[in-house]
Amino acid sequence: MNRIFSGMQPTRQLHLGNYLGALRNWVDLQNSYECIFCVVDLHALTIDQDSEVLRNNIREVAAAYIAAGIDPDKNILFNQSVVPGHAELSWILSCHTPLGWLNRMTQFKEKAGKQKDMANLGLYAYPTLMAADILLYKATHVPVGEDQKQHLELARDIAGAFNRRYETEFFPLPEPQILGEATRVMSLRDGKKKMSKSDESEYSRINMTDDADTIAQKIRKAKTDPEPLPETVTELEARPEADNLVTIYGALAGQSREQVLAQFAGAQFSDFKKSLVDLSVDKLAPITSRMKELLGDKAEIDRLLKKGGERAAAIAEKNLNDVKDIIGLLRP
Ligand code: AQP
Repeated sequence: MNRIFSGMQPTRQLHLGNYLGALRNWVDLQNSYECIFCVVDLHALTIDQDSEVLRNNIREVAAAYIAAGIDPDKNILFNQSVVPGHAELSWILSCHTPLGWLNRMTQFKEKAGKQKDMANLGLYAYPTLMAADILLYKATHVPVGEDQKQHLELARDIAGAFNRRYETEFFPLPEPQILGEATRVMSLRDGKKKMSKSDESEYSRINMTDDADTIAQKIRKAKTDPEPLPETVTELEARPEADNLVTIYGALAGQSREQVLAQFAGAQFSDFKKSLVDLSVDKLAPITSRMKELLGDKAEIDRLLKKGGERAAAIAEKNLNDVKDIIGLLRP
């Protein structure tokens, strides 16, 4: 059976990178797979959180999933912390993960920065918790943006190591699904940095809750170069900011970069940006207004998450018990 697991952290607001790199693909995949979509709130604790803000962000991410088109009845939608098996399996897997594997993780190096000794243990262990998220449900496929590829490879390595150690094929090796035109959406201020929730500049990203005026302002201010749009994709290689805007346009319009250039080659960026604003507002506005509607009834979001959590827990408990039996933990 093919089963999908994927999640997003409720750390600040979701942005266009989260939407184009992951969420939008989930909406298509829900018709071909059994899907489990999680708000990974335990992962969010790797950065300092205000409790009230975190609670709201968890609901907001759940609302974004539903507003983007995820059906909470058809799929399992829940927040990670309601299923204790995530933390439990994470511990078990940690005991099967050599430190050397974690030391290779580039995201830890980037996020910990120069003061590595001050980074928290959770940030370091993040990839084993992510492996536990996926393996707890024996998921076979994991749709993510390109930035998560290394963590996914680690999850496969951990699953493989566990299977070899206990001479079993218990865990499937999860396949990354890096889909669509915009697998790595870049910052609007720097075409070499990925668009990220934690970037200090609000102008670096378009949030899924931005209104039309804010989107227009951010796109107008997006960094570009003085040249008009080129004729070929090869000419975009040395122009990361231009490449990023063309990629975003293509992803929103459902076109390849070649098709976008066929339409806009020779245009000035000021004109292209106007079309990009119209397209972005056109695609995002219905999602934003649906999100607002959903967030007007917090009790209903909580009800949906609770129901999803119960469905997730049933699968998790069975798999975790099997893991305990395999490794020899007594369940009297
Ligand atoms: N810029 C991006 N382009 C394409 N995909 C992206 N994703 C994130 N940024 C981009 C994908 O979105 C999913 C959820 O990401 P996450 O919430 O788990 O956190 P992240 O990957 O760490 O994203 P951020 O926005 O950069 O958060 P911060 O700044 O908090 O670290 C994943 O599938 C991810 O690949």
